[in-house]
Amino acid sequence: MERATQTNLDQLCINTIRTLSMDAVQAAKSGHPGTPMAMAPVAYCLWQRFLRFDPQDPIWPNRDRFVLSIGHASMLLYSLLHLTGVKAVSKDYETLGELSVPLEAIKNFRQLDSRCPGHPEYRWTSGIETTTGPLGQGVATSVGMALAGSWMGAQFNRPGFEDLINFNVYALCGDGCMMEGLSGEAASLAGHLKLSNLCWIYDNNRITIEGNTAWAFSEDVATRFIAYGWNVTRVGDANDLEMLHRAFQTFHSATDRPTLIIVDSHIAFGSPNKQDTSGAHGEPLGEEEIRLTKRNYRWPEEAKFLIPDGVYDHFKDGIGKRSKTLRAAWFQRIKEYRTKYPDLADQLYKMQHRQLPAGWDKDLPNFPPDAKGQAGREASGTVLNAIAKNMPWLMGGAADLAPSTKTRLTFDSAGDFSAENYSGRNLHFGVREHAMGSILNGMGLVKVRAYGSGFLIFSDYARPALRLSALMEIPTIHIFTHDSIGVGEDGPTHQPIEQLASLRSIPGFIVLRPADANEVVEAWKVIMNLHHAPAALILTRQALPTLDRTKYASAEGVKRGAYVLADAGDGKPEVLLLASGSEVSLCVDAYEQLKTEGIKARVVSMPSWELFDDQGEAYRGSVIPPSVTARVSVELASTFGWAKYTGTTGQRIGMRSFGASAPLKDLQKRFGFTAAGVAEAAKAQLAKTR
Ligand SMILES: Cc1ncc(C[n+]2csc(CCOP(=O)(O)OP(=O)(O)O)c2C)c(N)n1
Repeated sequence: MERATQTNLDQLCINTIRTLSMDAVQAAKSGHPGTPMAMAPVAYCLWQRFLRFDPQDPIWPNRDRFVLSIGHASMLLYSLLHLTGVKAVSKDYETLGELSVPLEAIKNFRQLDSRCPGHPEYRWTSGIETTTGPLGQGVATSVGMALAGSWMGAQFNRPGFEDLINFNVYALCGDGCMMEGLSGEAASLAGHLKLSNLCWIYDNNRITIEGNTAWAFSEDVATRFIAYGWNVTRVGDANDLEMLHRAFQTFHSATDRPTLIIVDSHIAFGSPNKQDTSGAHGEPLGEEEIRLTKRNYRWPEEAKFLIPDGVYDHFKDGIGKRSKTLRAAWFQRIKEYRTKYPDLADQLYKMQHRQLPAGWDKDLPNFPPDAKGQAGREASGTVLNAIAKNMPWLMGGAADLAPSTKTRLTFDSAGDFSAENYSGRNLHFGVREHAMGSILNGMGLVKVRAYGSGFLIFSDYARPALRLSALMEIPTIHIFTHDSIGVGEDGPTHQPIEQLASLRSIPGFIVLRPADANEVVEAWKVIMNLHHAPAALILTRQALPTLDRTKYASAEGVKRGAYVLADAGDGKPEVLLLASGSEVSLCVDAYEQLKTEGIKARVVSMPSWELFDDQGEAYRGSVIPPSVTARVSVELASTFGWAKYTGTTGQRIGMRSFGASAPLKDLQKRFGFTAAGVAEAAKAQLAKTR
């Protein structure tokens, strides 16, 4: 190959990204070659010339974030991670000597245990900032990153250190992301909040899986984004590095709104028979087409996974050198910052390492017994405020329901996050549950501890984001109130039935449904100590009695997921009453009634199946003894899954319809949720097993 000039070196690097992507997809016999081929110059220009990302330290806190929202184009990102020499980082935040993506991993693209899975996965491959693949998620998550960055700037930047936190967030998206409603929700909020640290790059190639976007997508995206309050700029040719360069400069100079760069491109650029066709979208080009394309690129036709001389060095001299200097300067600054602002520096460190500040729990309340009690949401509001006061980077809000979910931080310094005040800790997501879920993930990825809230019924609107929080193993906090037909008069549209079972079925997702105010305190303790798992806190709208813990067991049992709350005098129950949340006190009433009749019952409070299932067999057996087969479960929700604890012979009192619109008392009667009903069921169980 001829000796490369500067421009040739650019082209050489771009074509290396292209050919690596083509070869990897071909070797895997599956994947998406076309978009990495088209977007290679865009990603190259951004990474090589602008991105403040040190491959030697891919977790440097003030690094720019790059999000590949078109996750199917994963080979684009893997090629960059490899060519720029990004280092692997351990779970304990140590940078390891080895490459995050060695060439071997690219050769094993999409194979078992390869660092290059089909779509980019956070926590699996260092340098991947978020898991992407479900279209729209990446861009929406990027809004959370930018929002968290703006908050961090307001929190940590101080006189003499005005630019300590000033990272930018770039997200590369396509037609699919633009069509998903999620991106609209997220862009609307980002525009409203004037997040000028956010740049989306839209690959306007007019091709999706079914063919040309003309089948289903004809709106003027530029106008839409202008209406959202974005700065919109265009690049007419994805291969034009200078125009791309200018577009990124335009982004840098826009200080009052986010930027959308619309880039016209040709999918599978350079492929003589597949360029501009959906054939280049989801399948390999084929050996012959690869040869023809490489010929077009003036590339050795038979070479596979070729990285020509000079490519690694060129990236080292570009993004490598530039970012190394920036990173070193930043760490020098943080040293000075630590001497001037030790408390803030300590906060930043703890936050970045997902540690809790000393004294975070010092104001946690202890609720006295109270027959009238209070709603779960009410207790949670008190607890959340008690914690947030002592943990500056705990922040969040609601999808326009804070007065109902009780998630507002009410202490003086909390403030409201807005375009005019990035230091506020009360977020207003608007009626955008899905975007809220993704934004929480983005915030969590930047290591802010974020919570969002809404009605449990609307968790369905956010489900793809909830699922991703579990897949990414990030400790986002999802607060869901109005957790059952207990919402009463609002009726079936607002009465969650299958939502609990569905959340419990997400692997690695911790669901907590506390039974009274003191269980709420314990549930929050569990949540705050989670580092790699998201949690859903499920709370009632209606008041629940605060149980007398001198009479019944301590709420500390919450941390084990389930515990014996009330027992037979001799510890040898004949029948088990299993329940979560609002139905626990119902079981306690039934238990007292059964006691007067000489029936030995045990009440097991089961706020979290996931935590309970993680306990050893001995503990599980001590709470639900295998020998006691007379069992009744009670939950104001679908009975789906309860057979795991009741066995097939137990009785499951739950919901088998969508509920109805009526006062709660009437609903409880109609659907069989009364202490007398539970006691009857217990007796029927005993009659069966005796
Ligand atoms: C939520 C979601 N729906 C469907 C898919 C399946 N899918 C993957 S890529 C794609 C088409 C995307 O088109 P575009 O964004 O234009 O990407 P390009 O064809 O340019 O690579 C679809 C429908 C997905 N990944 N996520």
